[in-house]
This record gives sequence, C-alpha cells and structure tokens, in this order.
Amino acid sequence: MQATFDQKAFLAALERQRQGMGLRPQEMTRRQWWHAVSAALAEQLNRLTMAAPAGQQRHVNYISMEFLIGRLTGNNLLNLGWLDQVGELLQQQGVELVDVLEQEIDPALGNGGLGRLAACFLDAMATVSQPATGYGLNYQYGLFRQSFCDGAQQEAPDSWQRDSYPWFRRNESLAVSVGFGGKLVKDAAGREQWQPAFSLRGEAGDLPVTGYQNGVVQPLRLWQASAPQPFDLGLFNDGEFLKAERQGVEAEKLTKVLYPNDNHQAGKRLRLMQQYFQCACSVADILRRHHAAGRKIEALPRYEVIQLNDTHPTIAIPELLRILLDEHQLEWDAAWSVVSRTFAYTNHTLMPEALECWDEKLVRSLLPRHFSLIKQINARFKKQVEQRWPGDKAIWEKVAVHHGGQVRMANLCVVSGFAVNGVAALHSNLVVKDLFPEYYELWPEKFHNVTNGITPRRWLKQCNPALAELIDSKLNVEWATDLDALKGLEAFADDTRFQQRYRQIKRANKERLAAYVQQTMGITLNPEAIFDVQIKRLHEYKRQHLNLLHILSLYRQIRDNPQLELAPRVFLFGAKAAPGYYLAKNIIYAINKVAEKINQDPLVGDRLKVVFIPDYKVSVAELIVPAADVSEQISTAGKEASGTGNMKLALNGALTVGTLDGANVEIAEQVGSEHLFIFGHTVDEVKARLRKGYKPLSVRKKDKHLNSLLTELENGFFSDGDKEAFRPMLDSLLNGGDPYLVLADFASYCDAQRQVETLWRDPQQWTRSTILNTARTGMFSADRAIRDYQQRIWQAKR
Ligand code: 26Q
Repeated sequence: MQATFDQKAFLAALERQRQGMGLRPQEMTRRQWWHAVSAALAEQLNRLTMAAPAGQQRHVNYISMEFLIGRLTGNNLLNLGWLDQVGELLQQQGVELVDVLEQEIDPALGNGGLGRLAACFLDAMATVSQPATGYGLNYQYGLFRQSFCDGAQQEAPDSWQRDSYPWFRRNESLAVSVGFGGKLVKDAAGREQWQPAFSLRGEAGDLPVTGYQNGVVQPLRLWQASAPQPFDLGLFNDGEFLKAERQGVEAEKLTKVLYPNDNHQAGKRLRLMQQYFQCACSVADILRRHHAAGRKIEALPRYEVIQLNDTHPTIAIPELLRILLDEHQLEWDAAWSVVSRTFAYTNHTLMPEALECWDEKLVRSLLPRHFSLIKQINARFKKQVEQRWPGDKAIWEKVAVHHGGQVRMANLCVVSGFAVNGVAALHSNLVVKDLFPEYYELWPEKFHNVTNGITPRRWLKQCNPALAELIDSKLNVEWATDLDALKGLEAFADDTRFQQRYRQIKRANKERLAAYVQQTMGITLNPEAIFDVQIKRLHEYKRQHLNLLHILSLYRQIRDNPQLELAPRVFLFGAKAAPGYYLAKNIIYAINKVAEKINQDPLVGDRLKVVFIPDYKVSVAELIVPAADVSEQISTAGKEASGTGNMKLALNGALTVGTLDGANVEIAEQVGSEHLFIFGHTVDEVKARLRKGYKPLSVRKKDKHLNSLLTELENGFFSDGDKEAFRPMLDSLLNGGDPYLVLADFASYCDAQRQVETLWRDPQQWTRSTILNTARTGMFSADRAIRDYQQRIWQAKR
C-alpha cells in the first residue's frame, strides 16, 4: 500500500527546519533547501515500517563493504510517490525541485559494480517486500574525487559531509563494542577464551531504503567507529599515555576511508580491521534482534540468512561461531550446524589477484580466537577431504582453508556456507568448472547462478523520465515493478510515430548530456553524432585501451583519406583508476592525450570527438546512460563476472558492442544477437589461444594498420614527443604478453564497429533495434534477481 503524503505534517517539518536555520525562505540557498526538504522527509518516514516476513520467509542480512547508493532525496520521493506533491509545494515558495535535488552530494560509499549492485538489491528487496537489513560501513571519505591535470588522474578526498547528512538516523541504543588483538586464555573448563587488547565502539547510522510505492522502509545500517571512552583512564593513570591514546587513534582511522581498489586485494591490516569491525557489529545486531524476538539461538537459521557480498565480510563466519561457542556455550556440532545453515556467499570474480588471502600472522595477531576457529574448521574439513580423496595432497592444497601461511576467504565461505552463487550464467559455470571444481564434486547442491539485475526505478524511471512517460503512454501496466511487461513495446518497434518519439527522447537526453559536458569541460558535442560510451572502473581486463586503439584507427583513416565519410562519433569515457594502479592510470593518460590531439585537429572536424568525463559516479551515470547510443562492453571473455552497466545501457536503448562475457551473453539471448554487435574470442578460444602460446608481436607484425597505430603511440606523436609517455600500457601489450588479448581481438572489434556505422546509417533499423533492446531487457530487473535469490537460496529448504 502506498504511503499517503501528509502535506500538513511535511510543511510543519519543513518550517521547523527553516526556523532552525534562522533564515527566511527567500534567504535560503538551494543547498539549504535540499537539506531542509530531506530532513523533513526523513521525519515523515518514521511513520512507515519494515516489510513483515510472510510465512516461512527469512530476514535477509545483506553484508557488504560497499553500498554505492547515489543521491537519496529524489529516489526516495520517486519511490514514495510524493514527487509531484513536494514539487508543487516548493514551487509555491518559488523553488524548483530539480534544482534542489541537484544539490545533494552523491554518497560514494563504494567502488563500482559490487557496491552499486548492493544498492540496487536493497531497493528491490524493499520493493518486493522481502524483509531485509543492509549492513555496511559509514566511511567519512567515500571513493576519491577525480580530476585531470594535463591528462593525468589526480585524486582528492571525497568529503561528503556524513556528519550533516540529513538522511541518517542515529540510534545510540544499537551501539556495539568490538574487541581487537590480545590473547587466548583457558577457562576453568579448559575452553579457550579471548581477551582482546582493546575495544572500539560501533555506532549505528541508518539510511532509509524505500520500496516502490508500497509503504515499506527498511534500514541500511552503516557502522561508524569511535573510541569507547576518550581515553583509557586506567592506562592514563599508570603513565602509559601512548597506549591510552591508541584507542582514540585507531577508532578515528577505522571508518575514515573506503579502500579505492576494485578487483584487487591490498592485504592491509587496516582493511582487515574494517572487515572485522563491520562483521562484529552486524552479527551482534542480528543476534540482538533474534533474542529480542524471544527466539532460541539454535533457531537462528530458521529466521535469519546472512548474504555475504563477496568474501569481504567472510570474518562474520568465525565471529558467529565464536559467539555460539564462547558466549552461548554450544558444543561444536550444534554451533557448526547453526553457522553452516546461516551463511550464503556471492562470488563476483575469478581473477586470482582479487581472491582474498590473509597472512596468518596478521589474522592471529588481530583476531587470535577467530584464527584458532579457522584452524579447527580447516582440520575438520581435512578429514572430509581425506575420505573423499585419500592421500591426494594436490587436492588438499587447493581446497584447504588455511594453507601455506594464508587464510583463504573464498574457501572459508564455500566450506562454511549453505550456498554459493555466481552473478551471471557464464560466470556461475566458470565458478564451478574453473574455480571450485572439487567443492562442486563434494556439494553440487550448494552451487547456484543468480544473474545480476538493476533497479528500473533509478535506472529508467528516475534517470530517463521522458522515456518512462512514453512507455506509460503505450503500456497500461506498472512496468516499474513488472519489467517483463516492457515486452509490450515490441509491437511498436516498427511504428514510425513511436520511433520518432523514441528518437526525439534520445536526442533530448543527448542534449542534456552535451550541456553538462559543455559546462564542466568546455567541450562542445554534436548531438547528431553517435554517442559511444564506455563507463566503468578502469581496469586492464575491461580493455578501455582496445576502445582507444579503435579511435586511433579512425583517426588514422581520416588522415589517410581526408574526404572519408564517417558517421560522426563522440567517444565518451567515464572511469576511475585505483590510485596505486599505474597501468590503469597510464591508460587514462593515453586516452586524454589522444583526445587532446584529435579534438583540436581541424582535419577531423565534427567526425570524431573524444571526451573523458571526470569524476564518474552514480549521478553522472544517470546523465550518461539515457544519452548513450552505443554501449562498450568489451572485456576479455571470461573476465567480467557480469557487468551491470551493460544492463542499464541496453534498457535505455543503447546498442551493445560486446564480447561474449558476463551478462552480455544473456543480454544477447534476450534481445536477439542481431540487435547487438558481438565480437572477439570466446572463453574457450581465449583459453586455447593462451594455451598455444599467444604472441602479440606476431599479431602486430601481420597487421600493418595496427602496427602504424602502435608506432604512433610509441614515437611521441600524441605526447609532445615524449616516447615514454605510454610505456606501461605499451609494455603490457607488447612485452608483457598482452594478457587480456587486446591485439588478438582488435581486428574483430573494428569489424563490429563498422557494423555499428552501417546500421547507424539506417535510422529506422537502428531505432527498431534500440526499441527492442528496451523491450527485451525486462529480465535484468533487480526484482527478478531478488526473486531468484528467494527461490534458490533464501527460501530453499533448511
Ligand atoms: C578487496 C580487498 C581489499 C581491498 C579491496 C577489495 C575489493 C573491493 C572491491 C575487491 C573487489 C571489489 C569490487 C569488485 C566488483 O565490483 N566486482 C564487480 O561486481 C559486479 C557485481 O556483481 C559485477 O557485475 C562485475 O562484473 C564485477 O567486476
């Protein structure tokens, strides 16, 4: 049931906010209006409630180190169904709601896909009334802000002002104490007990997650660290000043900043402390709720499931085990039975450098009791492996949880959880076949696929209101909660008037983006051109440099043949590189230097423009996605677990140029491969090619054109004569064996791009394909993904 808008209460709350600021309405800045409106709305939400569990439904505890939620005010208004009313009330005060919403700093509490997925899933769980709590960390600084200085990425802290963010609801009574370090002692009964060296306090700040027009609000609970007391008076009196201060210092540091790596493990002590802090707070909170309902500890898995968003929160597993054994005095078998029916694990990557392994010395010194429990889990599991594969050392070395001085978090998840899932069909198959084949032999029933999804509320209704309206005018259904209903648009794919409207909307979205680029970068874009976009984290496997090589190819062709007729194209990039990832930063630099040259070359004219939009984030994605004509999804096959930008772009009518990787495969199945441009080596071909001994230099030698492009990168043509400028990128391609097969896929990629150009010249056919992309991507709704989790994992027999 939709929550009714109480205009009187809202206006009164708004008035209180204004008085608190001591300003008259006409004196308030847009930013102050945003603050007042948000705070007033947040107050209204206190009247709404959590979804109630239906029947045997378990409460889902979604633990994630990242929640890339994006701006909340506009999204909450949309979901509550209050946009129009609030818009009108503001208008009466001479204020435009859209301007006010623009003032919100986009909370960047995540890196990329994994964090955004968590946010989409919270939205979907509230919308399908799945009782759920999101658990994360309240970082003082989110992902760094990006700017370019002579083309090179510069990072600046993202001070998003969490301390005055009006959507937080802080609840003192939820505070948790978390221990670290110390030693193990034996109690009278000979049981190990942990005596931590110091403890920190976890304070809960809740952000409301609103369901789509169903009156549901549930918490995203973010933990923030503080010292339990300003300092330890006992130590202070003993004269141990430094030690006394330590708590304060650690607390201050702990939730200060989000680690800016994605798909790469840093192995840092502070990161492990963050992980444990988050897990300890969250597990304590789950158990508090469980006990408050008067339930027995043994019944936990009947009522609660803990979904681990990748291995980052794995330490929650030994934490729950520790509490069951040490605080509830359960025997091992009883405790293990509870643990192994409570946890489910989602894998988001196969790449070895992203699989978390922790040095045992670090784990032991920070969490001695947890380390001891991990060793026990490992020893018991060893017996099972010994029975199944007697004397097979090689297998044990692969599947061990603790081996060679390392604790392997993915293995701990598989051994201790009741479900493991990949995030796209292809990826889930590889999880079974390449990553965990032995585990699959032991427990085939544990393994699942749940293809990712995106929330159509933010990623269509909110970011592309004109298209949403057009759809509304043709379909008489609430497609925002039933995205498969978009199939109804197929009937209009050839309708000339509909096509025209669809094109006009795309055009207006492109103008909106062009205005943003003009304003922020001073670059003029031609909205007639193909808007070809690649927006995602910068990573070698995502192959932004393959895109770059194609751009170089077009530029070369223009110079070889100045009369060349090309469909005008604007190449748009948005991507942040981890600050310590030199190769990725070098690729950004290369794209920017090439852009500089091409954009100022009079010979090129309007045919090519290359734009690297700085500081890519959720709010910028909301501008780019509706304006895209072409969606670049060009990772090496087998490397991108799923991708979710691919779904957002296809839903908004961009045509995919993509490899058969991640969810691209399923998008092609849904949309029909004649409405995408698939290219490149398949997973099996990649494997075969690498097995045979792939030689990028011989690809270069055989392809004159490619050779000329590489030569121009080498000889300083794009870098004011600096021959070293692109060394890291070129080294990887030419001397580093080109591990992601960029050169091997180049010819096929250019071929796909020529097909793009051909189709573009036929506007009717192009538009038909874009409409069919929108019509046929309904299955990528996050609501469907959540229902899959319910059926396959959360509601499954237990
Ligand atoms: C690990 C250890 C230490 C520091 C950082 C990390 C870390 C942080 C973030 C490791 C990985 C990530 C993020 C991974 C990620 O975003 N993966 C993406 O997840 C998406 C949602 O499933 C998929 O669509 C993408 O294919 C996948 O790359």
